[in-house]
Amino acid sequence: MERSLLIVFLLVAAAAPPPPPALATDYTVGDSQGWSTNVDYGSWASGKPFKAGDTLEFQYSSLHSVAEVTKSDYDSCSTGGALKTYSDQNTKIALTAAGDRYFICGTPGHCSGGMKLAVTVAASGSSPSTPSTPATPPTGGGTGSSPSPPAGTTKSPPVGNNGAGAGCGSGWVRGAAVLVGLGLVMG
Ligand SMILES: [Cu+2]
Repeated sequence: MERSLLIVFLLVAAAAPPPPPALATDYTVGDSQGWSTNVDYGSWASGKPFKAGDTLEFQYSSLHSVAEVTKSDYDSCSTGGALKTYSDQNTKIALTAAGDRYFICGTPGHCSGGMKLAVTVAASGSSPSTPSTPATPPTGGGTGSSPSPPAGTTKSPPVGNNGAGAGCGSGWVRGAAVLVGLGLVMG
């Protein structure tokens, strides 16, 4: 009875999809288009489950920059009160906490042309779309069904015998291991 329950559990564990990754995600803003003009960052960001611990990576040419701004400056495309400004063309910004973050390009005309990004960061680990699942050990890869090798085979042959008699010695060791294994089975 217990054994059949265990087998059922193993089957269920093997068939269940892998748990959602709890690791931080590194988002390249705009994906292959990077941080540039003529990209709709509203649609790029929509549906992405930004969470605390993730990273935004802005990749752009020297024509652009990244300014993190307040919501009102985001709405008005003003960099006058920018919280931080970056121009290193490969800017990684850590989303350290839940909340809204606003980024615009500092080049005149670019923000009003659509080069602006707003993201809503959720608290780490509180993804609303995925129910909380109990932590399962990573045994789903099929390793659970394969028998572990007998303990005797991992024994290394005696060192210091690496000369002429090595082959004979290892054969003797193998024979001894077989004998020991037989003794275990019989006993
Ligand atoms: Cu720009």
